[in-house]
Order: sequence, then structure tokens, then C-alpha cells
Amino acid sequence: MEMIRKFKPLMKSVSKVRILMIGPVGAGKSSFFNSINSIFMGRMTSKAMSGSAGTSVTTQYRTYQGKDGPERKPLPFVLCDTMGVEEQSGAGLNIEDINSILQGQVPDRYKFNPTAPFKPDDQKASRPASLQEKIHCVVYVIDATKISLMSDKLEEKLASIRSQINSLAIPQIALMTKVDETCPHVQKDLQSLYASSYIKSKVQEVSSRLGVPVSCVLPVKNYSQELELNCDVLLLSALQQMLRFADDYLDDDPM
Ligand SMILES: Nc1nc2c(ncn2[C@@H]2O[C@H](COP(=O)(O)OP(=O)(O)OP(=O)(O)O)[C@@H](O)[C@H]2O)c(=O)[nH]1
Ligand SMILES: [Mg+2]
Repeated sequence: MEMIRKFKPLMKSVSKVRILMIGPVGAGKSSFFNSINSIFMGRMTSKAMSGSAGTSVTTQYRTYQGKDGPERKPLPFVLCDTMGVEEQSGAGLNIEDINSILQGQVPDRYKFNPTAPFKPDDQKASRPASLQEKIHCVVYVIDATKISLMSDKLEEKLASIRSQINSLAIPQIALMTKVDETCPHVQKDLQSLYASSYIKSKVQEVSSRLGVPVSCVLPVKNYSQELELNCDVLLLSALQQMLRFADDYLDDDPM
């Protein structure tokens, strides 16, 4: 927590890094923000609506500034939450919106429209967003229990999202959620995750399905029902990795 609090991007013009979460419906994007927020607040929080429904629970674009403790001191990151990706075209997050989000044109609380892409208002569009407002790291949030069931169509959609992001050279990480639900040993004792060959095989599966290196697949368990905080290390080290990746990107002077 201390390392995250003290983190300062190398580039002076950027005071906090913006991390974009993308992933299938119900993968745990909103829960990841809630989990990080809970850790820094020292109690369970559920600011971002999460849950399960046939389609995405998150319908608005939200940019959540990280906040520390009861004084709510701003932390050096913003987590950006999106609507879930669905396999059919015309449903879920509109792929065309991703570019507008990456460029920092989409405002907080924009209501997603799966059938029509975001249109910036003309005045704003004429002025390109500053580097501070753009996305510095993308996180694919993938449910470990569903990776084997992912349809070819969804995989193709994610691949086209990924090639769009690759072309902008924005660093990408995969967050593999719900590791507690994949295996009873891990559910009982989260530390057994490091020794689990089953988890290892899931990490490899996420890596090959998404085309991100194995070293960039980070297993986590979000807070979903706990009354106590107890899975911080995985969550915080995932966030720390995101900050480092964003910093590498900024260090490369993307303008
Ligand atoms: N057991 C377990 N449940 C989780 C985990 N992460 C999320 N969940 C649960 O999964 C469900 C969906 O989580 P959300 O955070 O709403 O998922 P989302 O990706 O934001 O989904 P949409 O906004 O609908 O696209 C919720 O009921 C969460 O409590 C996890 O790591 N472990
Ligand atoms: Mg959500």
C-alpha cells in the first residue's frame, strides 16, 4: 500500500495513471475497483455496482479516482470501468468506443450505447486530450472459471480489441479473477494458489486465448462476499504491476 501511495509517474506532466478495464460481462471489472477501494478504505465498499444479470450490470463509463483512508486523499491512479463485452455485434461494449476512451474523449458517466458509437461534441473533439486524460494501461479482466467456455466469437472480438490497442502500443495486462472458484484448495487457502498446477494451467489458457504473455496474466480473487479483508496481497500486487506498466509507457514518451 505504501508503494502505491508513494508512486509518482516518471513523466512530470502526468500526476496519476489511468487504467482501463475491459472484459466480458460479469468477469469482475467493477468488483476489482471495489476491492481496491475497500483495501484503501479499510472496510468493504461497493461504490461500483456489481452483480450478475444476462447483460452488463455496468451501463455507464465510470472513472474512479483512487482514494486513501477516511480522509480520502487522492491516490496516483484512476480505474476506468466499462460495460461488459458480449459476443454478438450490437450488444455490450461497442468496440468503436474503445478508441474514444483510449484517447480520453469519453466523459465520466457516459451512458454506453451498444448500437451506436460515442460521438464527441464538436468543440471538444477539435482539441486533442492531454496525455493526462488518455489511458496509460489496459487490463483485460477474465473470469478463470469461464475461460475454457469462451466462444470463438467472443475470442475474436477480444482479439480485434487487442489489435486496436497494440497499434497504439499501450501496455496490457490480463487480470484472471475468481481464482477462489476454480479450485477448492485455493478457496480454502489463497496461498496455495502459487503451488497449484491447475491455476498454472488456467494462466496459460488465458495467455494463449488472449495472446498476452504468461508473465502478464495476474491471478486475483476480488472481494465478493467477505466481511473481512483478507486477499489484499494479490490485488495490490496486480495494481502495482499496472502502475509499473503505465510508467513504462509514459517513459517511452508517447505523444
Ligand atoms: N468468488 C468470486 N466472485 C467474484 C470475483 N470477482 C467478481 N465476483 C462476482 O462476480 C459477479 C460479477 O462481478 P462484477 O464486478 O459485477 O463484474 P463486471 O465485470 O463488472 O460485469 P458487468 O459490469 O456486468 O460487465 C459479482 O457477483 C461478483 O461478486 C472473484 O474474484 N471471486
Ligand atoms: Mg461492471
